[in-house]
Amino acid sequence: NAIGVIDSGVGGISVLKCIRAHLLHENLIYVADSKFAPYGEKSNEEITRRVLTAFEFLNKQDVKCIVVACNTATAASIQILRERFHFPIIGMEPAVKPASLMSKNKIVGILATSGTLLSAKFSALLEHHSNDIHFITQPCFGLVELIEQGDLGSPALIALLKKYIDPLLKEKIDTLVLGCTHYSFLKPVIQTLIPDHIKIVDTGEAVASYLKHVLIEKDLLNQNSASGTTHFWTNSLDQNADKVIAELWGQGPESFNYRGLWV
Ligand code: DGN
Repeated sequence: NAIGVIDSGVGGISVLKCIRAHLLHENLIYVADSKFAPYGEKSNEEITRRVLTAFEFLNKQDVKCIVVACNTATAASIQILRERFHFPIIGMEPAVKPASLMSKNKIVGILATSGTLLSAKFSALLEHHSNDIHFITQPCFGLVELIEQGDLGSPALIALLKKYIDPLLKEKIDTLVLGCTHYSFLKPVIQTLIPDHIKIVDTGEAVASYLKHVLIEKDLLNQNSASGTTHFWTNSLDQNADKVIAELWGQGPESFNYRGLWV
């Protein structure tokens, strides 16, 4: 049985890559809800309905656990999911705590979707750390849409990113949290827009190592020594969807299987 990984679209592939690096023998099934991306400005009810659809699809395929590789979906629906499904469910959360520990000047910038930034879950997280840290949050409208098309550095994307990052630089942040799994693919271009001393933090690595820990603890680790398989499902109507997935996955055609429309 496999590990399911879901996202509103292709962003969670950044997390999937970390999971594969930590868990070579696990079978991974990725489900992109690209037809309904972005989630950033949808209501909690709508997001929860979409995420439940993806969960039911995966549940029919004998998964042993699911990673919600989307900060927005986690904030909107993780509680309901945990009530309904009784396998381990691992969510995302902007890396506020690691960033707080890393920051020397105690000024931290956070890029995420408006859905994540406005959620009760995120407010509680920030509040917990705002005693000694000054946080500056920035919703990034339009970025997910570009990344969904495979754009990781066009002039239009760079202009948009600059618009979001420049105000954070003016505030003298020394740490930048990428609070949306899509944005991890922009690390190389973000690096060109910020001074070297600013550290970029995201959550994929931490989630992958936590997942491994959960599998070991619950005795769910695959004991088979063969390489794990990777399957991608999307509902994108874009003709280039398979190419975008292949490019973001970045590991050659023999390393995955593209399954096309799931719903
Ligand atoms: N990748 C998602 C996240 O981490 O928040 C959300 C993207 C979106 O659909 N807006």
